Amino acid sequence: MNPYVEKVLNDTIAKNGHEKEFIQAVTEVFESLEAVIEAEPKYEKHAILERIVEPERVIQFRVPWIDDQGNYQVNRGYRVQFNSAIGPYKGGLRFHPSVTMGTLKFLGFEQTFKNSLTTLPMGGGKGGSDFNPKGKSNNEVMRFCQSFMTELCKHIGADTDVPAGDIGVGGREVGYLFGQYKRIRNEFVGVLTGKAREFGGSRIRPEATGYGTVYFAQYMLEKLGQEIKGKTVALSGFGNVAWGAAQKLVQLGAKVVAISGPDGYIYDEKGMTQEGVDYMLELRASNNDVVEPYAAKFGATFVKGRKPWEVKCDIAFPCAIQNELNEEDAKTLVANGCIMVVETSNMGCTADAAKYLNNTITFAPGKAANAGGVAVSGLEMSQNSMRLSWTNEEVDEKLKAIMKEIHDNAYDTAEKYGRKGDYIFGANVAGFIKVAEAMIAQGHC
Ligand code: 2IT
Repeated sequence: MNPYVEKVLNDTIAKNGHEKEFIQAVTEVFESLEAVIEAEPKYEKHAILERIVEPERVIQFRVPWIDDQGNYQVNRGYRVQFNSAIGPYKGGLRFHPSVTMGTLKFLGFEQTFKNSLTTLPMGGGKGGSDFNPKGKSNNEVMRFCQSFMTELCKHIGADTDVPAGDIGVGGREVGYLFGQYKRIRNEFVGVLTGKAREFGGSRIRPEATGYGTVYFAQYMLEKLGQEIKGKTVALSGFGNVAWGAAQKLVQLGAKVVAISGPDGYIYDEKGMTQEGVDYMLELRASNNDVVEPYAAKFGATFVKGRKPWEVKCDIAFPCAIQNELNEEDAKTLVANGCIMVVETSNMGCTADAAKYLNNTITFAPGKAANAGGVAVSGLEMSQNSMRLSWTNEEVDEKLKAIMKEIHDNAYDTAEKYGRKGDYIFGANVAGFIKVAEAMIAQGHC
């Protein structure tokens, strides 16, 4: 490894070794950056790597709330303001029991490069809590969100840091968070994205991550002289992202044969229909978090407690959570004839799986393929600043154009460095260069 890259990586491990996911994300990016660091000595001279792995600011706070039985509960809240070189901090909030500072540092780090790729002026940030929304009543979720925002509102702002949703944070939570911000700060501003349409939310935002990842797959397929129509697809995940992807795939004539939930996966040989896509929403709204009932309703098979990567498919879209697809899964997919894995969850593949897939078939890293979500968040910020709103068609057109730019930028960058078809390399390097140039231009800060 290049000695400068190796030194900063080792220092990062020495300081943050307990944050496994953060180290995994940094290692992957640094492996891609060697070539550009060697070609451009200015990055070392300006200590870009030392600075880019250190969040500009991390905030950790207590979130006390009272449950429906009248008992005190306490959770931990966080906001990681990672990098503001190219715009205000931007990135989602995750409410999930697995959330730690290390999780949010990995997500904030990834977000910095992803946001850079979107072409829009957004820095990187991420936040959340170890609060588990599962099984909580509506009132409990509201009280939690109000308490969370009572502290968070001191640190964010429409031109400072603009959170949105992520796992466990959807339209309902964003609504409660927005209401509390407005109440305390007495400002009606675009401080959060993913809002409902009635108070400034963008059209297509709920679908954007899912639509975007399918558009990205289309651009990759184009390079291979193929099309999405008729492709057999396996999806994981039970949230907004999987739903948006399923919806777009069905519209475009792909055959979605597997979807999954926390309880297992559904194998539907006939392929999903629009009714199936709509039913995904119903299942989620039921708050049971199970996919099993889908099988009986649509004459499909339910496979309990397993991941969908064992079904035969042309394309796989992991849309659930980090490290959900491991090397063994990757090998099974390839052995079954899979030609493409489109990572849609953030760092959805383990390091080994991502490497293997990238070297064997066509692989899209999450920070490129899933950037449609935050891109439409950026478009929501624009609409809020202009105090107007665009139509479905206008937003969808812009989303498509952005996904094309991200694809071409990653593809062309890889080709320029002699790594044609290596989207991990292309996305990391292209995302990095813009942030690094902005950091140099702004001096030692
Ligand atoms: O991972 C992500 O890009 C998101 N959760 C969306 C972030 C955003 O600010 O819309």
